[in-house]
Amino acid sequence: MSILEEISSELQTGNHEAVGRLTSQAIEDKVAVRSILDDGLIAGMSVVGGKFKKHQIFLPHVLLAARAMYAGMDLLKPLMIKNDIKTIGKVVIGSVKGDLHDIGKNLVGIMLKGAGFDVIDLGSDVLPEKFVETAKSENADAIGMSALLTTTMSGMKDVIDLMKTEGLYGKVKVVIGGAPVTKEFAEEIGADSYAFDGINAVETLKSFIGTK
Ligand code: B12
Repeated sequence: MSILEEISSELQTGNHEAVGRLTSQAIEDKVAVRSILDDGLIAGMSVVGGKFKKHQIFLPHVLLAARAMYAGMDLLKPLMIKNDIKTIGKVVIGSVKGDLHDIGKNLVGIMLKGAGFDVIDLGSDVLPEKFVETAKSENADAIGMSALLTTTMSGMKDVIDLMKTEGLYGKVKVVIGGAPVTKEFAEEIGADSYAFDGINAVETLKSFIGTK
């Protein structure tokens, strides 16, 4: 088994200590950070997601897998964020109201920081008012919203509607993401863009902010 397969496998069993140890070893062995993330951590979490969907595993197991995911991500984080980079724009991010999933949102935040954005992370279960007030007070260039549940996706529209009322819509760009979110949904609710992962989010925001 390769070290990446081992990371994936240990993540699936929720062994956070092993995931931390193996991630450190992979870093030492100079395995590319992107591979550790995609082929180790995210690959393992996809298997967990699939099993959870089929009711082969239950919530406590998913929580352990999430803790193991963070054990790896925390070690990769400093390598993904370069120091001394000029800020290219300010982005407020968060998981929408009612949504506690934050792994993907945090990854996007790390990628944005790594690309030179100033990121204000509001965490999870964020009310529309909080997104809008922060974007205003911080004079942000964009808002990035995450939703992993079909039941919380509509919260993204609530933020956009509030932006319209508060005169922010069109001035502050909106990018949305998360497993159930699509390009069509983004168009439907009036978001400027949908991005399927952190790299895509960086590219999208760079294109927006570069033309602002
Ligand atoms: C881990 C997990 C949990 C953990 C979350 C821990 C944490 N701190 O985040 C816990 C155990 C808490 C949890 C709870 C629940 N979960 Co859950 N969970 C998952 C699981 C297995 C993995 C999610 C994940 O972290 N993936 C890894 C990351 C890297 O991927 P990602 O989140 O998709 O993010 C990437 C992209 O989507 C994108 N992206 C994400 N956000 C953003 C934001 C922006 C701005 C951009 C541009 C891009 C972007 O970029 C990211 C990086 O590539 C998914 C399964 C799945 N397939 O997604 C279910 C899943 C999302 N959960 C589900 C459910 C049902 C629940 C619960 C309701 C279960 C329950 N009965 O209580 C609760 C709800 C809690 C709540 N109120 O939010 C369902 C949702 C079904 C649906 N259609 O709505 C899923 C799909 C599982 C399933 N197949 O049934 N869950």
